[in-house]
Formats: sequence, structure tokens, C-alpha cells
Amino acid sequence: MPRMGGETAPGEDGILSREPAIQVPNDLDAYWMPFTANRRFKSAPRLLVKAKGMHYFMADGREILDGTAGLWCVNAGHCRDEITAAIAAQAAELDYATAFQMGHPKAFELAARLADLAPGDLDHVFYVNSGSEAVETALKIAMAYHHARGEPGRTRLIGRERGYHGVNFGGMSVGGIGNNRRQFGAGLPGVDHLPHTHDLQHNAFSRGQPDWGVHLADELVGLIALHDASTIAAVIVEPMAGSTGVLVPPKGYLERLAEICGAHGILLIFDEVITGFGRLGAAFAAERFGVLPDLMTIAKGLTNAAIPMGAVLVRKGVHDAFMQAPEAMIELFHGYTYSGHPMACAAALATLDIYENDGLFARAAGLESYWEDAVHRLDEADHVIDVRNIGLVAGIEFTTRDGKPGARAYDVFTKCLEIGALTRPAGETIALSPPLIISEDEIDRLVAMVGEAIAATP
Ligand code: PXG
Repeated sequence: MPRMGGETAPGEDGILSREPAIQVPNDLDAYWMPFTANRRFKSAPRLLVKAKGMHYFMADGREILDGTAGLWCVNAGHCRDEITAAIAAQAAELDYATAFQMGHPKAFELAARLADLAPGDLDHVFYVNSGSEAVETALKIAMAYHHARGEPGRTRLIGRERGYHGVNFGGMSVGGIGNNRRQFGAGLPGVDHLPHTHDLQHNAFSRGQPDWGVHLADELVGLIALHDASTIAAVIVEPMAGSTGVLVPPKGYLERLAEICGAHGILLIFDEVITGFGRLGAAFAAERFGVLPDLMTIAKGLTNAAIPMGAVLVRKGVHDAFMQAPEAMIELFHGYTYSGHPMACAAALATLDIYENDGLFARAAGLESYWEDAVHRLDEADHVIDVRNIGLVAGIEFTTRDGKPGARAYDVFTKCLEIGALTRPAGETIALSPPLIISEDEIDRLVAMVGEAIAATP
């Protein structure tokens, strides 16, 4: 049984101590870790025990620069006092309120704030607890919308190759990452996929949006011809695909998708679980790209990841289609025990205050060109076949080593951690997405550490 012992950790004051100030477990067996090679992890564990601002602290006391904002989610930096205080106060005042046929004030306050922040008439908010639940909810709202309008035959869903929409059955089915699907059967019926937009022949080493690839949106016309628009409920895409290794939308691509969807009565869903809350230098990717989806899924940065929470933002027209039935009728037979949980709402409200007071979305936009120049210093590094970037995101792609997909990116990730930076391996790509509070100096250090790790990785 794997054991750990004798680790040191930073003390309460953040000062590293050689004494084991934080207890670490010595039995790692029971916990079946998600999206992790469990046996390999447990033979060489990596334990995070503390975080503040731009940094994590490992169980062995080392300080790690967070190059991934946790998992694309801690946009305002770690352990923000305002969020901690809001959660603590809420826990003491109203720990839980049922969301079914009852409400509590902060759920309404937060919904109004989100409707205000969102572009266009994305005016209504349905709460969930994760990105995966946001996706399931958005897909169900899309189908139920057509049902409410008297077109119940519109049930097909179109996703995209290499898309990631969480791990539940709907999101897995519209998702396009083979590894996430192959263990789990056939998935939802009536699902089809657009091609992805990544082609190194045409768009390697792009800065920002690639010039090539808008024509790939027209593949939707072919899918509509195949299935008939009258059978299609929605198209779901990540405006910028994150988990698959950072695929930036070609210029004009999202505009074209929206145009085709609009012309055929098909709802367009943007999965903004990663791109929401400043990641691309605007509140949402929809705003950055100037394309308004009918539904938008959000999670992660909504609470700065301090409490799990997600939501679906819904355009007025879609919402209002449900409000035609008799007033006593439940309009949508859907919801979760923890929808709009008081502590999550408190955390989200405090998070939105920070984003606003610290101007973090504009800060990210202001740092974009510095970030771009910094990450493209890796263009010439060994084995690197692409560096791509947008907002405060970058992907660094490597050649496959010895026919072992992903091995090199994984080794770069572990080497980075040894040197002092947290990065995220995604297939052959290392993804970077730091908290939006990162300084220019920290950008330089992060990129230097990644460069050093690449140089040290065969
Ligand atoms: N949609 C998108 C676009 C996501 O990125 C989800 C939905 C699901 O969210 P939850 O909260 O259910 O995990 C995500 C999640 C990675 C990585 O390696 C990214 C995610 C999850 C796991 C790994 O980049 N994003």
C-alpha cells in the first residue's frame, strides 16, 4: 500500500517550515482519483496542501507558480479573503435552502448580476453545480424549447470533434475526445459532430485567431442536409476548445456557425466553462468574438472555484417560450438539490465583486500581447511543433515520442512541477492558463520554467 510520511508543509503564516505543520495522509489506497493514472500517481504522489495568490504549496514545502489557475478556474488567484469571508458568513447565516418551490435572496441577486454581465439578452440563469451539469441542462433546455414551441421532432444534437463538454452522458456524447467516450458505450442517439479546426499545415504558430479554417463552419450545412433542420435541436461548441489542448477559433468561424444556426432555427450553445470570466480578456468569449449564442454554459471562474457552481445563461426568447403554459405548471422538469446553493451564491457574488473592483477582465486583455510574445519564445524549443495563444491561454504542442501519445507532454508537466510551475498536459500539448492576476515578471518566470522543462525532456 503506498504510504507517505515525513513531509513538510508551509505553516499557517505561509512560511515554509521543516516541521510537518499540515498532516498528510499515509494511506493513499482508498481514494480513486478522477482523470488520473492512479497507480502511477500513488507511486510518486504530488500533494497540494496550501495556496495563496499565484502560488500553490506542495506537501514537501515547495512553492509552485500556478500556470493553470487550478484547472482553468481560479481566475482571481487563490484564497481571496473576500470570498473566504463571504462563504463563512453565509455558512453561519443560511447553510442551505431548498431551491424547489422556495428561494433565497442571494440566488436572485446573483442571477440579476450575471444577466447584467452577459452580452445581449442572455437574461435568465439556471443554476447547477458543475460544468458537466451545465451542459446536460443546456442540452435539455434546447430540446424542451423546441418541444414547447411545437417542434418536438427537433432532438438531434451536434457537437464537434475534440470538443469537451464534461463527463455526463449528454456532454460525453456531443463531446469529441475518443478517450472520454470509448469505455462508456454508444452514448446518446441522434448525435453528430462537426470537424475540429486544428490543422498544423495551415495554422501552426498562429498568434491569436488563425486566418485559415472559416470554411469548416460550412460543414454544418452538410450535416443539416443529411439530417434535415427539422430534426436538429442545437449545436454546441466551446468558443475556444480548452481541454483538448487549446484550439483557437479561426477568424469568422463562430460568426458563420451562428449565421447557419440562425437560418435554420437551430439553437447555438457556447460552452464557456473555461472561456467565461475573463479568460479571453472579456467577461465571456461571446463578447470577445462578438457572437451571441442562444444558451451559454458557465462554471469554474463563476465562484473562483472556491465552491462548486455552474449555470446556464438563456436568451430571453428561449426562456419566454416556456412561459406560455398555465401559470401553475412547472415549466421545466429539471433541477438539482444544490441548484443555487446559498454558499455558492455568496462565493459567486464575492467573486464578481473582485472581478469588477480589480478590473481583472481588462487586466487580462491588457496582458495579452505581453503573454503572446512570451509564450512564442518557445516556438524554437526542441520537439515543439506549435505554439498558439489567445487571451491568457496558450497551448504548446510537441511531436509524439516513440509512438507513445502524450508521453512527452506528461514528462514536461512533471518536470515543470519539479522546477516550480504547475502546467496541464492535454494529449501532445501543454496548456497554460494562469490566474488573471499574474504579473509580467511571473509570465516571464512561467515561460522560462516551461522552456527549461522542455529542454530537459527527451
Ligand atoms: N465544459 C468545458 C468546456 C470544460 O472545460 C466542462 C464542461 C465540465 O466541467 P466540470 O465542472 O463538470 O468538470 C469542462 C471542464 C483539462 C480539463 O485538462 C478541463 C476540464 C475538466 C477536466 C480537465 O483541461 N474542464
